[in-house]
Amino acid sequence: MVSIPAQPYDYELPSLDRVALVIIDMQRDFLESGGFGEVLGNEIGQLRQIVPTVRQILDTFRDRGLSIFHTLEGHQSDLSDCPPSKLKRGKSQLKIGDLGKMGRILILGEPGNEIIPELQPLPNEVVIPKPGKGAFYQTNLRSCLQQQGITHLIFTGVTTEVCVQTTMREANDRGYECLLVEDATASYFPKFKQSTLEMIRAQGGIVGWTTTSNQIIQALSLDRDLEGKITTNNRASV
Ligand code: C5J
Repeated sequence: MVSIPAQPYDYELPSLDRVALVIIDMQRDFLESGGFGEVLGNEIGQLRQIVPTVRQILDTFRDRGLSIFHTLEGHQSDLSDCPPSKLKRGKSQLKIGDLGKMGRILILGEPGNEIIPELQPLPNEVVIPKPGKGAFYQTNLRSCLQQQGITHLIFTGVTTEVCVQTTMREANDRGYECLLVEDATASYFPKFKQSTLEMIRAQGGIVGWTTTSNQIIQALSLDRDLEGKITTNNRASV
């Protein structure tokens, strides 16, 4: 059992093989100039600030050999999975599927739809392309989690109040124990991020828990020390 100090109370991990890190939509479309986020009129600087922290958590999970999932918001090139309401929404000059600075906007396989270089997935990590804001909608995320016996999800990524929150709510309704890393998630609107953190952990953790990257990294390292001692003791007694 690993206990992570969190709000509204400690988050308990029964076993490390039940937990996965979920990195939501850290793709060029949202974090680089000329992508969907900027086209919608947003300032991308807010989002870029979390990249080193997400990387630290990713490295901790990689180091421990734990499960890692990346998601990507994007559509088929014929837009058959993009509802007309999503396509029409907004008054920007460029829309989903139009040619932007990084290829066609929010289309799977285009350069802008790649995960940013700092967080490129390794071959053993699962990448879930998704047409919606939530990562459970029209994807195989749930079956992948079930196959691996995952019950606990630790969330990072962007944007806090859109794809991160939508996915956490979907996961919560499906019975997953969800923890959001406060300094590893970002919004183009800082006050929306703050409100989302408060909403998630209100009412005794109605959607889940929130904590900081330091608490997670420390908790996973403490567990490693513990395992190290157990191994040493076992060896000593053989
Ligand atoms: C948005 C996302 N904001 N990943 N997508 O359209 O949050």
